[in-house]
Amino acid sequence: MTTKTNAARARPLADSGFASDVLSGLSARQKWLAPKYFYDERGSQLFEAITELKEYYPTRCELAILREHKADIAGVFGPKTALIEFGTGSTRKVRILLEAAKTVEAYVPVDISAEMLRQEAQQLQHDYPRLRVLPVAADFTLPFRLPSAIVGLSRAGFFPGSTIGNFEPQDAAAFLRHAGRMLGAHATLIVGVDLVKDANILNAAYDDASGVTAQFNLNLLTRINRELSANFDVDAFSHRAFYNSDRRRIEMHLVSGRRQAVNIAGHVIEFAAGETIHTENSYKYTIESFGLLAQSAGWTPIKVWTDGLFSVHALAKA
Ligand code: AVI
Repeated sequence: MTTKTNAARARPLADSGFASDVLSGLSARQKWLAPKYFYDERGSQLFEAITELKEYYPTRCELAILREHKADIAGVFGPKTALIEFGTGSTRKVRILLEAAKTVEAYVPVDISAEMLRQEAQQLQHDYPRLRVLPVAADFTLPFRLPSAIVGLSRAGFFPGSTIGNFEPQDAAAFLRHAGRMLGAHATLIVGVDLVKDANILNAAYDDASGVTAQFNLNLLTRINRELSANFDVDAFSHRAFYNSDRRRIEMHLVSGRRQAVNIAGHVIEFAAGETIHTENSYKYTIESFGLLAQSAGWTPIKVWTDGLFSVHALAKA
């Protein structure tokens, strides 16, 4: 879902998906790496730390919107609902909805990380004994099998965190279409979406003063060193993040401080001084532009809640 159209499609050069993705991304004219690879154990911890930063407003804003409007949001679910969360890291956000959503009878968290999913599901089941908690370990961007126990329930999807912003817009539309197919007719979908705003606020959120986002970005090189027997000199790269107002996205890059060659899984990758590896895009939408994207993917926007910085959208199957 995160492949870039301008990336050279090099032949896979090594066995594992990670190795071949890294080698093909770093063989492209604009070197790039997929942001899904940020999230090893250390990367996941650093992301948690990002969500606590004073500059990183999205998590705080979304939690506040969910708390303030939980009853209204829960009001869009039908009677006897199965709530399906796409990419459940933690259950912190869905717990807010569950406090108000009395018609939700089953909760289906879907995540590729089976162990984290199991722990979160177990704790939630303990805290909500009457709810049927039915975890599915799967890549939520691909078709997966929904538990047969939800047959007969109406379906609502939940996709918080503005993760949709990390997809290229055509991939975001493809994901919304896929979610529509998974949820079926008459479904609703609640999506968290970060908004276009003053570039200073955006730049600070992705280049915080304490350097946590820089560590998060650079950790990708440490991961490649560890897992692919590479020899990146991590100190010879620096973090760069900026708002590209033409494309309405934050871009994150790793900048090579000097001309250098790096060995990765037996392949040599050369860097010019100042050359960058493009590691992430985080697209920002207006309420209107997200509504249009949703419509193009077969959804009708029915309600939106916002504090001016972040937005939570309720969509219904068109
Ligand atoms: C996970 N995702 C929504 C975050 C974002 O804001 O795009 C990832 C992130 N990258 C840097 N800071 C946070």
